[in-house]
Amino acid sequence: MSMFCFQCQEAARGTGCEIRGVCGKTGEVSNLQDTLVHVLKGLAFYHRTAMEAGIDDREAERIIIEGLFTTVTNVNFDPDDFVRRIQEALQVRESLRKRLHEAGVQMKEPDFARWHEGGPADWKREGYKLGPRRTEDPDVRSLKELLLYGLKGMAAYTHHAAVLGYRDERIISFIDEALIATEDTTRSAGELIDLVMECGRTGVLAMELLDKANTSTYGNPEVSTVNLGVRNRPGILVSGHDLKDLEDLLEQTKDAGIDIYTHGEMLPAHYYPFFKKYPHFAGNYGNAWWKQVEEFEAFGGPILMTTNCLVPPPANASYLSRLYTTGPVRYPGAHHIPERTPGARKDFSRLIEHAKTCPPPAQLEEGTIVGGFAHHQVAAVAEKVLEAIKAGKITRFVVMAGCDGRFPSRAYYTEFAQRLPRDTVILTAGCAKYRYHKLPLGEIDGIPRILDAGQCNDSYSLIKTALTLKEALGVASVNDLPIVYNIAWYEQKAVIVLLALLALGVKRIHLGPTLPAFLSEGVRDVLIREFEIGTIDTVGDDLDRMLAAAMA
Ligand code: FSO
Ligand code: SF4
Repeated sequence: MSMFCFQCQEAARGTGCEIRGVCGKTGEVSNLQDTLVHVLKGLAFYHRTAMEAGIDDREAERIIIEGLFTTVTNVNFDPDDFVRRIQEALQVRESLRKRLHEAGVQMKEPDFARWHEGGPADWKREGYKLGPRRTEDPDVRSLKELLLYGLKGMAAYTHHAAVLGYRDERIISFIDEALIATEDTTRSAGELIDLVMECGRTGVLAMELLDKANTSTYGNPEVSTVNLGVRNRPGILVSGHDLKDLEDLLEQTKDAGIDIYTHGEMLPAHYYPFFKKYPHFAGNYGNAWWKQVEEFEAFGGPILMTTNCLVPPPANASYLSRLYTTGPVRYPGAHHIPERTPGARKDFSRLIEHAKTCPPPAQLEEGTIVGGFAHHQVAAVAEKVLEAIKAGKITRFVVMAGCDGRFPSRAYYTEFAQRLPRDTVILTAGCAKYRYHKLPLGEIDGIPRILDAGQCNDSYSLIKTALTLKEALGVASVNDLPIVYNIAWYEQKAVIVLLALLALGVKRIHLGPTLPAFLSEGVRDVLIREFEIGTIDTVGDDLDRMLAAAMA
């Protein structure tokens, strides 16, 4: 074995990638990721000890959060960047340790916290020895990895909020505690299950914090019509989830004679009032992340990846020279835009000058789509929705949030949406929507049959929508609502969204297209028994059984 990774839905053979990732991640990068995560656990030990002693080390905090985020699927493919991050984490860990000793703080330092073996060549070759397979008991391994992947997703949301100046110490403390727990060999499976639930509860806090950061900075998303066509000037295509990067780029391209388009998960930026003031914010180009190879090729201008999902450009792709990364994203050979200096905007001048030399984008499609049904907007139409429910015009809601992915089996979600009865409304968030949001599903009394709340983190809005309905319909539990959950997952942000839903007591979630490879039989049984988690089957069978289980 030269690597092992089973953190995403596309894990090879449904068990794990062992030679090279299906995502394109090399064995070397996978091993470096395992090494980095291991070093972060040690850093978390000293960071937590420091926090308890009243020492606030924001540099260590940044390294832990960004380090976890950068190991999420499709974020960072650059071995040199991982080596740099490991070395930086080791260095900061040692200086924090020294500071604690000098301050006379008593601590029992565990072996994992002192780990420092070999150098870059060894980490690239043998990092997997620090990874999941180190834990022998399949259930304990499964729970530790479920916890770690939840933390990775949480770190991504925490990072986005931090960029906008928002922080919640409870989230930081939990991340430290849980990272340390994954190295504690005395923890029983039962104790780990409790921590996984705590991870879900903290995930709600992280989504809430990011929602507050986004809406306080950019206003409450509102129902918006987004153009799908192109204009006749050069453009820059922005993908990922980082709204601050988009803001900085829009500011710097005012009057530059170019247009800005969104791709993939950046689409919901069009729903925020703040971004509407830019006349050169032209529309959305293309589809979900996995279609980027052909779509980035066709775009013709520079592409800015602010987060995942980045697909490694194939050898014959011309767009590598037009590919720019920033934040936690890296790809060897792509241009990287460095962090902003305090108080200044991120400097996108290279990218902008590049755009001016490019032709206008090739048109992929035309028309418009509608979105922007985050919780504030849903609350505004709640009365109308309730009337439609009472009149029997809406009988059920189907939450189809989550991620899209390459597997052809995901055509299931298009067909499922198409075949839903006309009195059902889809609530969506995340890139999963690209499987059906351009379908002409129509409206019910002026309410669109697909209500898109936004990015995957805006699943928080779906939770709030469910709670609004619970209040309005006067039912005792969210599980008594006429809501079906048919969620598609792909990477670790979907893991924290799932854990958040479970922690809120939501039951009968159907998860597809396949269950995670990192769930052992034992853990799967617990999820089925405690939360009635289900899988998906054929569209016909699923429509029958899911809809029968939820009637208004
Ligand atoms: Fe999708 Fe990728 Fe947003 Fe994920 S673009 S798959 S869950 O990174 O974050 O929904
Ligand atoms: Fe495989 Fe997914 Fe890991 Fe990539 S992230 S190596 S596809 S399991």
